[in-house]
Amino acid sequence: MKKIFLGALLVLATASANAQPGGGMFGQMPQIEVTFNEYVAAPEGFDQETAGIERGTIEETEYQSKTVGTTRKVTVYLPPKYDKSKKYPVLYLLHGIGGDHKEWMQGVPNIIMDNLYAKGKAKPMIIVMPNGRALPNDKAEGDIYGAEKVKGFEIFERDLIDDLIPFIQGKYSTYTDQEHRAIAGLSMGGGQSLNFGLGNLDKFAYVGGFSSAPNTKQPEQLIPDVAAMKKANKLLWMVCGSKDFLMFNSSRLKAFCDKNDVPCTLIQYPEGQHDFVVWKYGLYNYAQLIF
Ligand code: FER
Repeated sequence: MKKIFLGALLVLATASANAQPGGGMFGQMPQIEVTFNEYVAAPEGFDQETAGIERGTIEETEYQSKTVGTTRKVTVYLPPKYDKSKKYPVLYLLHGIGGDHKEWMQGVPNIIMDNLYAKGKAKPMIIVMPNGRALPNDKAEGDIYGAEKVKGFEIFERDLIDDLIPFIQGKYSTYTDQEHRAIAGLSMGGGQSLNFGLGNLDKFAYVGGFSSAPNTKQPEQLIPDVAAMKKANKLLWMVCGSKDFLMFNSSRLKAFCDKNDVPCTLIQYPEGQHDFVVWKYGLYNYAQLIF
């Protein structure tokens, strides 16, 4: 366990926040102490293709969104030996501000999961990687940090719950209860996962945030009812790089959870930046803890 004094990061965080939209909230950063959970490195080769093991499959499909009024693309990873006569839990895995339904492929989730399955380290699950910018033009083009594009990440809560989840449950052989549904994401997708996962405790039992962005709501908004949270949520797991200016979003929630006796993990990735080194590590660990 390592302790850092968040106040020491204030100057750094404020400097970065001033340059970016939505960063003003850094200014009110309280001087709080946060305790990180232990960092254990992922084993060598966890993200490298292994010869001779069973492989899952990646496919791209489309669903009708009543929320957006368009047909939307989504990437799906089916585990090795996916069998329609069985039922699978589902992980919704969300991308960042510059990404779309293909961004997570940079983090080779299929290779990470195939390796975990070869070692018996994860439960067979379906991983759904949607486009989290719920707008008629959902491409990461133009002013991606602008209010209009960022709004799409908020609207996505309805697209996810009302359109995508029912579609996935209709097309694939899945469980449909809260205990068999997880959500996690990187950066903007991390903020979405915390907002939507904790905001819909009846829908998601497992919640993960990797390098979560300033779209992350305040802890008091995320967890207005500590007792309800403790009862329904089975995992709140976060990671963020020690060199990432966005650490504050995760630290603030971790400090709130510790103060209120809510189980919560936050790992500080040593020398970690805002990149797929941290996000692959996040998926590798989070995937072993769910279902
Ligand atoms: C911000 C800084 C970073 C912000 C969003 C991000 C909406 C997202 C980064 C990412 O998804 O990689 O001020 O405001």
